[in-house]
Amino acid sequence: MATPLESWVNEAAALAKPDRLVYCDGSEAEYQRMVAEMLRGGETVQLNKKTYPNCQLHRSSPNDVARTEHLTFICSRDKDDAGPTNNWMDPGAAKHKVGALLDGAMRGRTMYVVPYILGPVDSPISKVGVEVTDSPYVVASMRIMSRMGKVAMERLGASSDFVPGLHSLGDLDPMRRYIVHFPEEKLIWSVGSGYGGNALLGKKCFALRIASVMAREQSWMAEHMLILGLESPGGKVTYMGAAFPSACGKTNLAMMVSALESQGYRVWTVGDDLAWMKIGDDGYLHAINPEAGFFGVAPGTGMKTNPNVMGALRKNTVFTNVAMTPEREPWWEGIGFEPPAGLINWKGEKWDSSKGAAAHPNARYTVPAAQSPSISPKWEAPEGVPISAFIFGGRRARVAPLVYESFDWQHGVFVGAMMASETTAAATGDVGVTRRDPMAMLPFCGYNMADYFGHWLAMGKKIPKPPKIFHVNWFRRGADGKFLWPGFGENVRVLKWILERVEGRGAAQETPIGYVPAKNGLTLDGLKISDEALTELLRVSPEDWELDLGDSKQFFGKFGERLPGEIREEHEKLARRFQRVVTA
Ligand code: OXD
Ligand code: MN
Repeated sequence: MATPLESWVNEAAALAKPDRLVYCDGSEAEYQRMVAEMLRGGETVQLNKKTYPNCQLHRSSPNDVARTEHLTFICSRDKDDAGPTNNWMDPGAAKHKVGALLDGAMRGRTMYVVPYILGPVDSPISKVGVEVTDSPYVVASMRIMSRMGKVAMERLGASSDFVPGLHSLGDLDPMRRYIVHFPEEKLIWSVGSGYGGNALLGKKCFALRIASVMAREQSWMAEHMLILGLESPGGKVTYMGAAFPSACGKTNLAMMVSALESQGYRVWTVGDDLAWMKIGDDGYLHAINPEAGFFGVAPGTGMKTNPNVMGALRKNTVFTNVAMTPEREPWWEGIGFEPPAGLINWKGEKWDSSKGAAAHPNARYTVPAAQSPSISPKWEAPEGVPISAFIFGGRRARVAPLVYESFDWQHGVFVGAMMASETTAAATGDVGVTRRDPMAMLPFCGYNMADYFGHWLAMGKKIPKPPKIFHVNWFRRGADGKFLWPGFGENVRVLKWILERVEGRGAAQETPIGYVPAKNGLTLDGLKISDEALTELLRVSPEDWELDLGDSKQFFGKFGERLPGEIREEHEKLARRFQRVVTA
């Protein structure tokens, strides 16, 4: 008798009608077959075998380079369950419309069946997914990004406990591109894109959109968060989860080389993008990284900004839409050296500076996490790591100070719900516009975000030892438009203050938005920063916050009656605290 997995695969094959069906085992030999298939396809080239062994450069279709949020849908039975911040389609209508595009989409192609585990193989927090796809690039990427093949088959056995995902490149026409999620059925369909966030269905589609729904049903959390461990002198490691919108430096923070290493502060990477968290027997929220690799933004990454990842990228890495030197080595803006003569741009054309950026601004690397020198010894611990602090953040030229601590859990949830950031190239759309992005989950929450805030509030009551909640902003600018804070490895100074606050130490001053470091609260030795810059970095400007209160009020207004009263209450309390300051 067919297992539930086989039954579903047969159904998917009956729809997409591939010529061949291959069940992937996740072996190295199979990976090499996928690479050979990619090279044959012509969109992928082999990089320098001596200096970048087992590395490839994949060039995607120029109209398929980022997540397409306007083509991403949550197909809940009731439109209100998707909420005002998600695109919604009726599940029946979606099956009909997208089903027509998937019908026969794999004719002449191979359907690869990719069983995968999100999370460490033997963790009770991990879950199984199965993606069928006609893209060898997706298969190869899934092997880097998840525990894939035989291990997943063994974990699944004859169980029906898996999230199915059907993916086809279709004809890559953006007019026939859809990424649809069925939260009640826990099913994903994606057609018309080969881009990571749209096509590696384990990542945003399952690990966030579908998993966020499961997490709410089952009292756990699926978040768009990096996980890091901060080691302090004496060797104790304190774990933190941090949520920043796409391309705001989560990978760099998670893999940071600490500027305070000589003082005994070191950062260990558990994950760079996603966190699944359950309450452990010790009362802490325990986090696992559901992924096994990093799918990071290449431009801006170099030896100064992220030496750990630069070391990791020298082997077994798939690069997407970067430029290539005549030595067949990858190159991108911000890599740290000038573009050599004879550079080929991400489209495969001879490049000169009149042609704009040589690498696409959302060019990526896909690299096994274990290759990072900063990888935490606990990164595959089945029980996960206990989280002591949550950090929210965004790209704000003004408004948010370098760091502040919320008053309590409810206020912290409000701080997360208030999050906003200036947009980047990780999704299609205008770059540099401020958009509200609660908990960095706006594009990734599989249900109504008002209910999501409610879930956060409810979790706060269930976690015996809840993390303290902070907000950071590395991107504040001075009157001259320049960044006030050096960022990167120096960010450990902020993490150190957060650690001290977790431990009940750390000098702070109370402000209307929360606790901001006292002038002497941050460890600044060895750092050149003027007193004025520091004052500006920590300043809470009532005028800026007034504007932000207005903007967020409008945003929260979208949710109508469904918005939890606690969020409204925190908004009013914040406004009142500012009034008191202004009239004092
Ligand atoms: C990502 C994103 O790729 O958030 O991680 O866009
Ligand atoms: Mn992300």
